[in-house]
Amino acid sequence: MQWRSIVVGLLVLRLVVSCALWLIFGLGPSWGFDFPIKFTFSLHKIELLQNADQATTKPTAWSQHMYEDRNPQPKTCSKISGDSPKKFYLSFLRDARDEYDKKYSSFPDALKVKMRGMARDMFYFGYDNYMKFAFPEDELNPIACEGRGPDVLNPSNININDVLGNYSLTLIDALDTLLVLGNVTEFHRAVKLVIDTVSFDKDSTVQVFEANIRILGSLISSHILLTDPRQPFGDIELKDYDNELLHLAHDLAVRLLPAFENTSTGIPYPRVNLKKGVPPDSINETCTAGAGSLLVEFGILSRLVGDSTFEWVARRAVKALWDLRSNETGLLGNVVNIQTGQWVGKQSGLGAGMDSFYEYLLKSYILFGENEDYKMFTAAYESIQSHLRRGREACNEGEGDPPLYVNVNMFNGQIMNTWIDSLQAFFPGLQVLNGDVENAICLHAFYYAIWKRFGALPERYNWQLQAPDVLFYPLRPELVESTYLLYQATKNPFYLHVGMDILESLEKNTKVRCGYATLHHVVDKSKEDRMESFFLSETCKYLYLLFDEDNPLHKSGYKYVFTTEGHVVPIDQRFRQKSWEEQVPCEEPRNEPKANTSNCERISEERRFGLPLKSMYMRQIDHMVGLS
Ligand code: DMJ
Repeated sequence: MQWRSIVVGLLVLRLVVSCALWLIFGLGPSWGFDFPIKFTFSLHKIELLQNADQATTKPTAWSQHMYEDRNPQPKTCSKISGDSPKKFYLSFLRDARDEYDKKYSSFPDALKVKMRGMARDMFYFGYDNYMKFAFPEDELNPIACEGRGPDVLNPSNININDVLGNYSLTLIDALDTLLVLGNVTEFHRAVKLVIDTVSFDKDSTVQVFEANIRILGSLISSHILLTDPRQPFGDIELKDYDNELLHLAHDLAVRLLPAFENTSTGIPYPRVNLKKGVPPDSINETCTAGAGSLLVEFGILSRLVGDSTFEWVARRAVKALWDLRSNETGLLGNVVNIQTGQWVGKQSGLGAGMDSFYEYLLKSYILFGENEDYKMFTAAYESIQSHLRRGREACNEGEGDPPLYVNVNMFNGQIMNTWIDSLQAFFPGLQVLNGDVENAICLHAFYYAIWKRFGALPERYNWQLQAPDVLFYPLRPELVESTYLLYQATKNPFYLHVGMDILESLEKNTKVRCGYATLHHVVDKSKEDRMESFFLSETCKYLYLLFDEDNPLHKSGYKYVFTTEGHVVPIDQRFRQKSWEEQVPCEEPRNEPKANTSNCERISEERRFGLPLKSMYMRQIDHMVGLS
């Protein structure tokens, strides 16, 4: 008799454990993921695209149905009664499902306040320690409690030198997060510090893209918020502020301009030396995101200073890349030669090397209202849906695997490898902006399932092996960003739970003596002594905003766009006007192959500037546009 009870007991235990694993992790057999819950959707198109000035987001009706079980339990499912293991198992399932419903269908206000406080503390632990141990250097080494600047001993260490320019990177990148956290006093102090101490006259060779999104983007964002006549963050006017942040942004942008010189396609060089221009040994190859994600910052700067140069070079780069897309698939590759226009990297995907190219087509349209940008975005989105998206047609119904976006050859759409990267986790956020909430929910759920397994996102995840391919996690924001945007679009408490989970795992797995450290290995949780600046500018900002319903960004009635580095920019009529003349349209010469820089462009360039491009951005430009 006794042995029978032991066998039954073991059987029950086994069922309970496997059932719990299925319910909690929902990991299925194919992509390494299957939805533990069933989504039903009532799609809505966010009005942002129809009329950016009156954009609104509404909660959707699917929220009530979101947690339906994918295999609804039979109605006969009953409570534990007596000694039947089967009954016990079924009732466990039902109770667990009830638990699941209970857990995800609400999020108490008090918990929201607690999580908001935790996100705030997380930011200040990183920021205060940076100020204490690292400023004026670029980054904080959070384990050694010391600062980090460019790797001068090893100039080819681009992992460091692309980003660190010896210009107090972390302080600049964190500026507008201080404002989002409502700390006007520290924001003012930080702005003054930047004005008094930062100079770009440095012998630093940095990546144009990184300097643009982290430094230029932050400077113009803070300048705009400081001088916004509507003052949505309360009275944040800074006494005696004389547009210094804009001057700094302009100075930096002028130093980046040599990247656009001597390139036969118009696609910029990837790196410049801030003092000397493009290094003589510069490579002629750049990634698509690096060259094609400058338009938001350069466009705003142009419109602020009334000088079309910046927007013009950024647009020319986007157009040149766009013209090189495949005729067959409409896709672009990830690495291009800026002189020949040949694709060196033929991989087309949504992650590293390509991500923000797509993002900026849509965000440029939202900000500037240029139809051309939206046309490019929608065409790109269609190609992505046709060639990159694999799996079943609907997120949650039908045969086959849940949808996934893979890396393919740009010319024939064939799969090139079996990994996806963590940068791609930004894409659901972009899908939300595009009104494709159903696909956003699916892709986000896929990434969240990976996060749940490791308490972080491995840099690359192999969907075939269901295992990480590249194991580090440098505190990236992409999953939090999409979680925040999905919460804004749906108001479904599920996303608050996701945010809480992310916050808690960051706290548990990455917190060290003086800040938060890069995970070297998402499985054994070993660490590297680095805290990238985007942790403060994006990861903490989105986490805080997720739990701060009353933030002026949500309650002021004005609309904002986040740059790819998470910097806040209001959607403003000012950015929809140009103070310069429109480019004169002219015809392409007939029967001649279309050159990358056409006669048409060259003529109009000279017409508009009266100067060849080369001499147009001498330092005196400051004088020309009235900044000095
Ligand atoms: C950030 O610098 C930006 O979000 C960029 O677009 C991609 N990489 C990092 C964060 O992962």
